[in-house]
Order: sequence, then structure tokens, then C-alpha cells
Amino acid sequence: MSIKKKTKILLLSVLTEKNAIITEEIGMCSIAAFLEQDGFDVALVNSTRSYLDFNKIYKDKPDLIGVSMYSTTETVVYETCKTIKENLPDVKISIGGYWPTLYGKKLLEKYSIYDYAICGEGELAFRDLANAIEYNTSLSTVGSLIYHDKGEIIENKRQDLIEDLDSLPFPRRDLLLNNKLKYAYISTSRGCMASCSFCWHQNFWGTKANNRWRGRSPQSVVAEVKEIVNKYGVNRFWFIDDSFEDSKAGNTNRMWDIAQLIIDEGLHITYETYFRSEVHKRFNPEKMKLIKESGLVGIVFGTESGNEEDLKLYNKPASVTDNLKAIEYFRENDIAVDIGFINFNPYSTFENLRKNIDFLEKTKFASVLYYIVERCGITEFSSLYYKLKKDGLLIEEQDLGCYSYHYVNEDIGKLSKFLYYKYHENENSKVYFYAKKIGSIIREEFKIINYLKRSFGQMNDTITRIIAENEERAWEYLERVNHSNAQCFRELLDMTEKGFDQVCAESITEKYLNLEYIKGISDLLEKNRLGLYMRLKNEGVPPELYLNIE
Ligand code: B12
Ligand code: SF4
Repeated sequence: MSIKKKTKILLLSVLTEKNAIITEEIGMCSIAAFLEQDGFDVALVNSTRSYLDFNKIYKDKPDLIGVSMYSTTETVVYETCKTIKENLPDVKISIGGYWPTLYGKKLLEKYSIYDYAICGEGELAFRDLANAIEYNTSLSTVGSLIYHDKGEIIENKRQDLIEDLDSLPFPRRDLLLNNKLKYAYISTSRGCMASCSFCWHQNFWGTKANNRWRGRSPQSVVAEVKEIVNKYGVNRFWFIDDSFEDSKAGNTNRMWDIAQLIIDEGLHITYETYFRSEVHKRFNPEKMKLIKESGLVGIVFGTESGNEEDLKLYNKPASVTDNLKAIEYFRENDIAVDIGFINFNPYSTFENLRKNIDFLEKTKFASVLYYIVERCGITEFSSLYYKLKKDGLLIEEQDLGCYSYHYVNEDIGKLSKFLYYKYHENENSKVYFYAKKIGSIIREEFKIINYLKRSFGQMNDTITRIIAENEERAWEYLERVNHSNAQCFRELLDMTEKGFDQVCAESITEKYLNLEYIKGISDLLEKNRLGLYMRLKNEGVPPELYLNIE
């Protein structure tokens, strides 16, 4: 550890009331650890604005505040920082994270209370900024910094990437307030090898080259897992990488080595991660056994579509067959599967939407209404944004980072809007409340079942049977709503093809999405889950072993 420096730093993460879940801002925890290593005194606060202890901040008098900002938190971060700056006029404030990376200059122009914005990876850049303040040196050499200078806003060139991610200290999770984690997030790599046309990650990294995948070594990843298990007693993990499996950049065995090391270290953990569908090609029975034994219980595939044309539009390397195979293969092996899905895009055709609903029904994901409603979010800097602009489909209006657009087929556009508003803006409608509830129960249900199977399935035959019966019933309820949602969408498509009619659309959705039916399914799923817990309890499985897994 180097000499203590005098610049006091506060890292602040302001959550919106809607997102007021205790989360691990591991990016911020990583910056905190890095700055401490460099001799700085760092505090980290994560809170909603209403719960934020402003007086403590005024008493602590930080010299430099680093605030993380998302598209959704632009306003709440501004309001919070404004209050702080009114009380601590000399404090310097730097924004960072996704939103300032894309719009740093605009944000500095719009809100004069911010002194700096930092783009991309924060560790090196924020350390250099803190040192420039500490030693009163020029800001012109601080990479990735945007700042005010003589009435102008200057954008420095990007900081070099951290090539050796193992060199970073583990994130200081212990600095987070109320850090009672059920899950721990771990970042095992940065960057992504894919380039989906709707994704803006390339801009986060500055250039396509910078978006290249950099992975930590299996030893470093598993050492962090071990530290979390020992320090926090947490044994459930999310590897939150864009591409956990993507090791083409170097170590092609990384995924298997991580799994093997988890087993060798005797760590009894479960984990979930994001995979791309093509990954199924790299598996065989031996590898599947290994990955299951290491604790993989759930994955999210970015399948995005059920038809080849849209997959091509999204620049996805996987085919529909890959998507189907991957879902089937992992489910067969008791790994719960969730997906990313974009049903509508500006170029949607009736034929492709029919293929999408067939895909969703076949994979049982039509049971999650959200996937049927989902439309492509167009963000600036993504390649789809430029295509839409060229095709004259873009509407220059932004809402939380996404642009509005015209659809090539206007009737499809009307149907998409109709469904979107019904689902998302109809907050008072109980039907959609229960439809959303079914979606989240289903997403969680099979993860829980797999977790129970792994943890208690081998205890005795009765427990194995109880879990199997529960699983069968969950699929049965899911199948009902899967089919009715798919039928509802098909009828809507048939009607829309003749010319979208609002009254007909209302009557079709009312027929399938009526309160009694949807609430009934939601209640059945909930009852099924509670029934399982009761039966496990009666068999002597202590509730504390499974009640904290949701
Ligand atoms: C895990 C995760 C979550 C978790 C935890 C979030 C959290 N607080 O960390 C949960 C599920 C709670 C979540 C929620 C949301 N998320 Co999220 N999430 C992620 C995910 C998958 C990983 C984030 C991560 O930990 N990365 C690893 C760490 C090391 O990197 P990092 O967080 O980016 O931090 C680095 C830099 O960004 C930078 N940095 C970050 N903050 C700051 C601050 C300063 C001062 C500085 C200098 C630098 C800096 O330095 C860090 C270290 O290098 C990313 C996708 C991704 N691959 O990054 C999406 C992502 C960050 N989420 C996103 C979104 C939209 C959200 C939500 C708004 C979703 C919603 N509608 O509710 C909420 C907002 C949460 C909130 N705080 O209010 C977007 C953000 C883009 C945007 N619009 O601004 C992303 C990029 C996904 C996407 N679709 O593009 N999310
Ligand atoms: S795989 Fe995910 S992070 Fe990578 S380009 Fe596609 S959407 Fe973006």
C-alpha cells in the first residue's frame, strides 16, 4: 500500500425508487478497491435519494465525488448532486458509467454542476483524475476524461484498456451499505466478441477493437468466488459478463477450467450466466457433467428471434436451429433457461412474426407475455440506428436512450404499439399485473427446482419424487398459458393483416387475457411453489436451506 493521500473520495450510486433493490455495483466497488490501493481514502454509498444521508456527506466533506449514472438515473443523480453541491460548493463531481460514456459531453453542457465525465472503464481514469486533483497537475493527460476548460468542453483521448484484468484488486463489496447479498455478481471478463446490430456496447469501449474480449484467469475468478463464500457466506453467483464463455481470444479452455477449479476447491456453489446459443456446439456429455457439477443452474441465451431474417438483421451468429437446440439441450440437463427476445422491429413482417410465435410456443416462452410484447430498442451509435436513419424510419425523439421509429408495415407498427402500451403503461390493470407475475414466477421456477434437485434431490426417493411432481405441475400450468398467449397473438396477427382495428384488438386480448384466467394460473403456480416448500418441510428439509433461494 502506498502513502495515504489527502484527497477524500466519495463514490456514489443513486438508485431510483423503482430500482431500489440492493445491488452490487461491482464496477464502483472495483474503482474503490483500485483507488485504495493507490493510497486514497474512499467511501462508497449506494442508496435511493430519499434514504441518502446527506448530513453524513456534508460532515465527511469529500473533495471528489464519483457518481455512477444510467439512462434511468440521469434525473435523480442530477437532483442529488445539485443538493450536495449547494451545501458543499467546493466539491468536484465526476459522472461515470454507461450513460456518461455515451453522452458525457452533452451531460456536461446540460448540467453545469458536473465538473467531469469519465468514459468507459473507470479504474485507471478515475485514479488519474484523483491524482491530478491531489497534485494539482494538468487534466489534459487524464485519459477518457471530459472536462471544462476556459469555457470549453474538452474530450481527452481514451485511456488504454486494462489488459491484465487479474492485476485488479477484488471489488470492495464490503463498503456497500446493507450488503446482505443473496447473490454475488462477478465480472470475469470485459468486452464481447459479437456485434449485435442493436447493441451499443462497442461505443462503451470507444472502438470496435476496444470491445475485444479480455478474460480473467480461472485462478483469479475462483479466488474471488472463494473470498465471497468465506467472507459473506454467499454461495449463489451471477457471472455478469457479456460473454462468459467467449474465450476464443486466447484461452479456449477457460470456461471448463473455471468449472474444474470450482470443483477442485470444494466450493459448493450455484451460478448463472449469459451464454450465446452457439455454445451448445462446444458441449459434450463429459463437459455438461463438469459444468453441472461445478454449479451452473441457469443461463440466459440472447436468442432474440425465431426467424432467420431477423437474426440476420440483428447480426446474430446463431441460427434458429442453434437457438432451439441450445434451449432443449440445457433444459434436458436440468439447467434453467431464460432468453432475450425481440418480437417486433421496424422491418417486421407477418411471416416473421408468425415464425416468432411458433418459436416462442415451441420453447414454452410464449407463457411470458413480455416476450410477445417486446420490441427492438434503438439506441444511438448502434448499427441499426444508422440503418433506420438511412431508411428514413427513425423519429428523432428519445426516451431513456431509445429512439422512436416508423415501421415499414404501418399496421404492424400499430399492433406493436397497442401491445406495448397495454402491457407497460397499463399499470392499473390487474390482468397485466398477473401476466407479469406469471412471467417472473416462470423465470424463477425452474432455477429453484434445479437448485433443489442439486441440493436435496439425492437425499431420498420421496424428496426426489416431490420435486419431480412439482416440476411436472409447473410445466403443465405453463403449457396452458403458453398456448393461450400464442393463440391470442396469432388472432391479433390475422386481424392486423386485414388492417389494424383497435376495437377488434381489445376484444381479442380481453378474450385471452381475462383477469379470472390469468390470475387463476398465477395462483396455481404460487400454490404449487408453496406446496413444494410445505412438503419438503414435512420431509425434514430445514426451510432455511431453501427459503432464501428466491
Ligand atoms: C449486473 C447488471 C445489473 C444489475 C446490477 C446493476 C449494478 N448496479 O451494477 C441489476 C440487475 C440490478 C441491473 C439493473 C439495471 N440495469 Co443493468 N446491467 C448489469 C450488467 C449485466 C453488468 C454490470 C456490471 O457489473 N459490469 C461489470 C463492471 C465491472 O462494469 P461497470 O458496472 O460497467 O463499471 C465500470 C464502468 O462502467 C465504469 N463506471 C461505472 N460507474 C462509474 C462511475 C464513475 C464515477 C466512474 C469514473 C466510472 C464508472 O467503471 C467501472 C469499472 O471499470 C450490465 C451489462 C454489462 N455487461 O456491463 C447491465 C447494464 C449496465 N444495465 C443497464 C440497465 C439499463 C439497467 C437498468 C436501468 C434496467 C432497468 N430498466 O431497471 C437497471 C438500473 C440499476 C440502477 N442502478 O438503477 C444497461 C445500462 C445502459 C444505460 N441505459 O445506462 C446495461 C449496460 C445493459 C444494457 N442493456 O445495455 N443491472
Ligand atoms: S452478445 Fe450482448 S453484449 Fe455482445 S454485442 Fe450482442 S447484445 Fe451486445
